[in-house]
Order: sequence, then structure tokens, then C-alpha cells
Amino acid sequence: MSKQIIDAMAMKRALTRITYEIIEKNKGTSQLVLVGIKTRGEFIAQRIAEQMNKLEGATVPVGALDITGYRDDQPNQAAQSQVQGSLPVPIDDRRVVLVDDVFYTGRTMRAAMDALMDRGRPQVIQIAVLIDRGHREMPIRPDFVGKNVPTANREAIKVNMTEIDHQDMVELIK
Ligand code: 3GP
Ligand code: 5GP
Ligand code: MG
Repeated sequence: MSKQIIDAMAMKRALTRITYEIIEKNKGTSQLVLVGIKTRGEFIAQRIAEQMNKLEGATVPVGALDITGYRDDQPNQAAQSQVQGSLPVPIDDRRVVLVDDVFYTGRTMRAAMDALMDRGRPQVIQIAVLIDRGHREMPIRPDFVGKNVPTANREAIKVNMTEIDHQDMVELIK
């Protein structure tokens, strides 16, 4: 059974609010770099950057990291692949915002932070997510949240985005 919890309009408003919050917390956009976690986190990061351009006339660099090859829970450690990704600019002394669609245990963000630290020394790392579904297993929390959706472990969140899903919408799958 699935239930729509966010429609296109609500998603747009949430991302606009997050954009304002990021600008406010960082006192502007000058040092910002947005890094999306593939796949949908990258689209969200691009949308936030577009909003920043509309609101502030700023061009904020957007990069992406692919965490899918990384598992900290795989028994065969040697088979673990590195986090893949491209960063648009050096991240030394920059204010990096990691962006993802769903925040769950926190393990993906831990891997993403490791990957960032391997590539430089950001001044600050912050986390922005569209949905926080709870169930943390790491002492990590998001700084910017579109919507908190308390879930059971067996439930899932399906994030649809026009870039690949033909529409903007979030469903809770029971
Ligand atoms: P993505 O949009 O960030 O690529 O179904 C596609 C999306 O849902 C993918 O995310 C996929 O990683 C994510 N997904 C759904 N349930 C889970 C889950 O329980 N764990 C992980 N790691 N990803 C999930
Ligand atoms: P974590 O590492 O915090 O457990 O999970 C975060 C990552 O797993 C995100 O990149 C997200 O894509 C994916 N994920 C975990 N649970 C869900 C879920 O219920 N729905 C979706 N769409 N992604 C999830
Ligand atoms: Mg994701």
C-alpha cells in the first residue's frame, strides 16, 4: 500500500525553504559547494543551486558522489569499492552542503563525509535532505530537512522526481 505524502507543490516549497535556510545559515552563497548523493540527491542539489541563482544571482558549484559501491556492512571488506564522484571545485576551506533525498541510518552520509575528507579540508560540512525517515545508527543529523517522516523499518519512502520519474512526488510505501 502506498500513500502520497508530498505532492509537486509541497516538494517545490520544501526545496525553496531549504534554499533560504542554507543561504541564511551560511550568510550568503560565496563559499558554498553543493554535493548531491546520486541519484536523486544530485537532482535535488541541482534544483537548490537553480533556486540560489534565482534568489541571489549566484552560481553555486554542484558536484556528485556515488555511494552505491560502498557498503560498511559487507563481510568482504576487500571487495568494497571506493566512493566514486566528481567535485566541481577544490573543497579546501569551502562550505560544503551534502544533499540527499532520504536520510535513514546515516551510514551513507558517513561514507560521503569520508570521501570529502579524502579530497580536501572543507571549512564546514552540512547536510540537507528532502526526507528524514528516522532510524539513525550513526551520531549524524541533517542540518536542513524538507519533511520529517517517522517510519517503521519495514516501510519505505519512494521519492519521484521529474528528471527520471516523470513527476515530482513522495510516497510512503507500507
Ligand atoms: P536514489 O534515488 O538516491 O538513487 O529506488 C531508488 C532509490 O531508492 C534509490 O535512491 C535507492 O538507493 C533508494 N532506496 C530505497 N530504499 C532503500 C534502502 O532501504 N536502502 C538504500 N540504501 N537505498 C534505498
Ligand atoms: P542511510 O545510509 O542513511 O541508511 O540511507 C540513506 C540512503 O539510502 C539515501 O541515499 C537513500 O537514497 C537511501 N534510502 C534509505 N532508505 C530509503 C527509503 O526508504 N527510500 C528511499 N528512496 N531511499 C532510501
Ligand atoms: Mg538517495
